[in-house]
Amino acid sequence: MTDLTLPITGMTCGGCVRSVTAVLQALPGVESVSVSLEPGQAQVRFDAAQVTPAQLQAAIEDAGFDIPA
Ligand SMILES: [Cu+2]
Repeated sequence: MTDLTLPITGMTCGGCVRSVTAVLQALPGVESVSVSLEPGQAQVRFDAAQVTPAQLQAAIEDAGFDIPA
């Protein structure tokens, strides 16, 4: 398993946290997700054989949030 912490901007409330959590958990290979609002970030544990960091990032961006470069 791989652990990754992704900074996220654009989350403003608990609903945003739930949205990000849900889109990440929906991806194959994602074992656990912990999203916090302050600071805005997602800690993800995932199987790197099934999903890539780029796919995690794309899922967050597709949900309407941003990953600062
Ligand atoms: Cu919100």
